Amino acid sequence: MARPVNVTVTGAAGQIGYALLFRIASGQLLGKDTPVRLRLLEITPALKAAEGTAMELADCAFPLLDGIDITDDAKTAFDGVNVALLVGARPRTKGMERGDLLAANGGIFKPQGEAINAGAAEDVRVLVVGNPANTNALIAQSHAPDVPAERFTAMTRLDHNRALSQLATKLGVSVSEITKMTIWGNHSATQYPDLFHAQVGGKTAAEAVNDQEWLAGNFIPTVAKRGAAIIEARGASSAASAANAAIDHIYDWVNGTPEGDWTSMAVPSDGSYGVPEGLISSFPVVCKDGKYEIVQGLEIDEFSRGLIDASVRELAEERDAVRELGLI
Ligand code: NAX
Repeated sequence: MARPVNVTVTGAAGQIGYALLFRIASGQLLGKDTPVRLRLLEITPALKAAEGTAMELADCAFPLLDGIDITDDAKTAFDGVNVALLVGARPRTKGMERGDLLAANGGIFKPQGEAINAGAAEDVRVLVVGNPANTNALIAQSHAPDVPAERFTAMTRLDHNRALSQLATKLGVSVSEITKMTIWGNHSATQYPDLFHAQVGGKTAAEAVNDQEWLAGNFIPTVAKRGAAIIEARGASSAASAANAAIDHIYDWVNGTPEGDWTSMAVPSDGSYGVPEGLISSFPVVCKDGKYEIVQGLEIDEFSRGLIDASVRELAEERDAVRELGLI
């Protein structure tokens, strides 16, 4: 059997953590031949709850689960880490200004970036789920100068999957018939789910839908505001679907995207599509041989350009705000 892969999950006692850990331990993150060693990072008051989850993980007797460590120390949690899932973050509470939110998250993602820099394995891959995910990833990345910048990514796969599902329902097709969906920009309400490059039945999804009013007035806002709709319906934010998306993101990064298809990941921009270099923005990416590449050469029409630019502008504002706070 292969050597165990060290997978660190922060916010392990939270609701996404609970939905995520069992799937990782069962082999769904890295495949059925790869044993995993879990590291759970939590804040001190939540350690006991994390221990409870670890007891349940033990009770599943997963053949691929090589061990579980629980800690409130980032250095310990990221020592030797191969896959880091940064889920724990400070949520926005009532009356909190954006600056306060960014500062509170800086207090989490700066030390975690430093700990990754200090102890991570050569092949470390980082996925930030905790919001504001793109900018939290930027903060962590800027404190890990020895780790290749492209290893820091943020999650827009849930948005991608939501877009697939909405489109499949509209067209009365299976999600498996849709390829080349793209989320551009920030994981926020400004994100742009793009139907002009998605393919279904030999056409672009925009052609298949043939209803610009639905596309602009229904599809885009439904995907972008789906998180709020889930909170409204469930009384709690997306958890199982977020965990599922995190699994999809890492699985594809490690194992590759299917031939002829791509996925959406928020990755450091290399300047592609006019997105300023260094911003962690969502792009269409192809994964192969354990690496991802931004899909090149797509034509961007005026409608898409405006929406991509608006989301990227928001990312630049967030970057400027954390820079002003001295967090990057
Ligand atoms: P919960 O509040 O249930 O859990 C968060 C956990 O993080 C808590 O157990 C808390 O103790 C822990 N935590 C806080 N600070 C920590 C630190 N410094 N180190 C380690 N652990 C720490 O939130 P949950 O519903 O699990 O959501 C987690 C994050 O995911 C939130 O920021 C949420 O906004 C974000 N989401 C991101 C999504 C995405 O698509 N990128 C979608 C789902 C979700 O909204």
